[in-house]
Amino acid sequence: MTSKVALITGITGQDGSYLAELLLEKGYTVHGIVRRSSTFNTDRIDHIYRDPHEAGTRMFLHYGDLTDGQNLTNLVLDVQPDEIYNLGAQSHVRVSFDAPSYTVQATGIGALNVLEAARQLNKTKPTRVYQASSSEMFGEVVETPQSETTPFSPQSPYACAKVYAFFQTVNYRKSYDLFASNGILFNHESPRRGETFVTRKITRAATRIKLGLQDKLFLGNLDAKRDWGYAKDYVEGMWRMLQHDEPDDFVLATGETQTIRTFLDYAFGALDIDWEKHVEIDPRYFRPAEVDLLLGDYSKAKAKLGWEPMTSCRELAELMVQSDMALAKQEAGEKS
Ligand code: NDP
Ligand code: GDR
Repeated sequence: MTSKVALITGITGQDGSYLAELLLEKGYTVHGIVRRSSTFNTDRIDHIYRDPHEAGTRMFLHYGDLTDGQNLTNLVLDVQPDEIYNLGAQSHVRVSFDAPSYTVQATGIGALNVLEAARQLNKTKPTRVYQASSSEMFGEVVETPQSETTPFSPQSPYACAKVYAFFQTVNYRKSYDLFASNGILFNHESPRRGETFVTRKITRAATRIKLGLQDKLFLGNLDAKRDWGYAKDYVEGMWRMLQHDEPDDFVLATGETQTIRTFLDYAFGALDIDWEKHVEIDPRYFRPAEVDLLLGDYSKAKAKLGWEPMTSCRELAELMVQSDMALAKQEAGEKS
């Protein structure tokens, strides 16, 4: 068991919640930044939260926002983390076209604020930073599979902000000798995935359709291809990046790619439903620019970190369907 201290931005998100679980299991004291909201936004971490007045509590939450650099620096200097995981972001690609300036503030400048806070701490205590970079940075298809050496060609305000954050991370590593690593993660999903991302939208709808709670599912482009892995496997990779002997940039992916249609086959197929009878196209979900094909080469992470994905896309779809079926049954019970 370790006595290390970690700080996680985005702890209330999909990845933040799995990473917090992993670090607590390893003995870390975990500090997380949450945004003040008029309704509770801590659903994904409520099961691991303990009252800070209880003896032995190892998880602490602090109010903050990535757009508030002063707040981040104060928190980092206060908490003195050995490791900082910057997972917070406006992470929805379609939404980034509607709110480009905010997305750049939270996802781009937010990362710079984290790096700057880490630089201040690093003057007196060594700290390590993980930056949640994204396969969306590859954008327009230049080569496949995509690896750490593939040039970026971002196709959305979100992806542009992530490219900015990626290079600031490299810049802080080179300029200030800060241990700062980029994880270039391909899409990863789970039962905790936000319900407006396509996989979760599909598994929620398939299970609700099965129980007669809805009939139609409206989607956008069904031909895009994504390399989908399981979030729980990927947070292990994040942690390994910060345990490595030197800072570096790593792709985490499965090395397989599927269309949205194939994911529909897996999810609806698990419930013996023909998705073509229920899915309709709504152009509202098309994007001004699309990323057509993502397929990752994770051989560097495998060689240097011993990391490998453990869950296939079909297994992922099935485990999400299973979890959403329990939710749908609960909903059906409430309605009857
Ligand atoms: P989520 O959207 O589930 O979580 C995002 C988190 O960021 C939430 O905790 C959210 O808080 C927080 N957040 C948003 N804006 C701010 C802000 N201004 N200040 C502080 N916190 C903020 O994302 P994921 O867990 O899926 O992804 C984690 C990170 O990894 C993100 O940076 C994402 O861009 C990146 N990424 C994700 C991939 C994926 O496939 N999941 C792939 C590659 C990269 P709240 O709960 O209050 O909204
Ligand atoms: P993505 O994930 O944009 O890859 O970003 P998302 O699930 O939103 O889209 C994947 C693909 O599905 C198509 N699609 C739809 N998408 C949504 N959300 N809703 C729909 O109705 C729909 N219909 C079709 C999209 O056009 C797209 O091609 C995710 C996020 O987690 C980012 O933060 C992360 O960086 C990348 O993955 C890697």
